[in-house]
Amino acid sequence: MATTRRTRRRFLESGAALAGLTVTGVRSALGQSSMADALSPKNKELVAYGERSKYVTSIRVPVAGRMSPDMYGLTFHVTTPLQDQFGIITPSSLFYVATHRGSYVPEINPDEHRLMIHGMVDRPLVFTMDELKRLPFVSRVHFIECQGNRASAQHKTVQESHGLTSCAEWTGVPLSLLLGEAGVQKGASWIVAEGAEEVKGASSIPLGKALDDCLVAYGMNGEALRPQQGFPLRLLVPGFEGIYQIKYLRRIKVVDRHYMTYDDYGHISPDPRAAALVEQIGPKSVITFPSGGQRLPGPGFYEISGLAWSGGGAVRRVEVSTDGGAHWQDSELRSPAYPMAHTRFGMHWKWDGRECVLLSRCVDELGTVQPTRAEAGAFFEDPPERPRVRGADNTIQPWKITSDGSVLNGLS
Ligand SMILES: Nc1nc2c(c(=O)[nH]1)N[C@H]1C(S)=C(S)[C@@H](COP(=O)(O)O)O[C@H]1N2
Ligand SMILES: [Mo]
Repeated sequence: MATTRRTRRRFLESGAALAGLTVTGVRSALGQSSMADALSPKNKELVAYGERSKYVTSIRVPVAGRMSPDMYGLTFHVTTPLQDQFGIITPSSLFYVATHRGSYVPEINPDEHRLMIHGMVDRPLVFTMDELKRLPFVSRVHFIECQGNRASAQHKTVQESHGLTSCAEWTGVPLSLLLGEAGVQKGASWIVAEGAEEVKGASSIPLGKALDDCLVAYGMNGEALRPQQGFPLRLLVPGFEGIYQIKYLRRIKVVDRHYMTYDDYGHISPDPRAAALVEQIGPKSVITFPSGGQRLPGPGFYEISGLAWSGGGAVRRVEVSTDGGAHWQDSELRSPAYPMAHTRFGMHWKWDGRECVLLSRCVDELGTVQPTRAEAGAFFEDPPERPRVRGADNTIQPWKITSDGSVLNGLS
């Protein structure tokens, strides 16, 4: 009897405790939302999700002449305002956006999203987002760049000539870990990675690269990926051109040959010399100040500033010329030089007020040197007066300063 009563009392006590917990939980949730409701729109901006100052107006722009808007009326190829950026991290809201191939940005519920790893593996696997997030993770800073990022004489600003590259801190699970769990079979040599949007963007990636440093990323700059960057999951293939960075990643098939996916058309050249210039982005740099469309107020001291990156590893040094390439001097690296990441360089400069041409040239950790347009053309035996760019364009961008301080594109 006594025992029963005690048990019963205990049950009631714990019941009350549970009820109390629930009530407190509900109350605090209510408290939060009613507090948010009570905030003026202005305070909400400050408290809930920060906004930048109304005096800061830098924006992405779609570039005319790069298929935007396309035949479906969709906006493709939206460029990052590199001229306004400090440091090496592109804010997520200004990260460049590339083609969606006739699809809208898909609205994916992460609870319903799955990643499947199959093909030539011992144990085909399917992961939910929650399962992926329980696995060992890493955060790394990497640039990505679209092969469409090619300078031409028509481009007036660095946003137009180079705005299809951006750099972020990505967080996710090493692909090697997932492939290790699945058990890659003998004879496998490639993977095909596929996205979940309507047209299923996909790319073939060499297995060696997949096992080396690729990331299955769900985080970007400290928060979830943005929908335009592949929410809830994307593949990061550090140093490889944009097409490999599969957004809305839903499937990785391990295979024994290169599969010509829809996405690989136009990115793979039958000319082996051109084919050697796609896939991995060559050492590249561009001066972002002074750059096209800006104006120097007069002669005097300036800080030249720019970005350098390479698909081959870390930036070792960036040389700058202020006389059209007659003399070069080392700039200073003004940020960490992470492998396959934008790296900020800077150099003191005194402008004497005379017309001049500014150039920058990246040398990466492999010792590879960024070529001039003429050097790249000579590689293909182009006539010197008409060098054409093939593959990913990593040639040197000249900016011409006129005597009134205007900065113009120096390509002709
Ligand atoms: N699923 C999917 N992934 C994709 C694409 C796509 O159309 N679909 N475009 C690719 C191309 S061409 C580039 S340059 C990069 C651009 O990534 P971003 O839009 O996040 O800058 O994503 C790549 N990944
Ligand atoms: Mo791209």
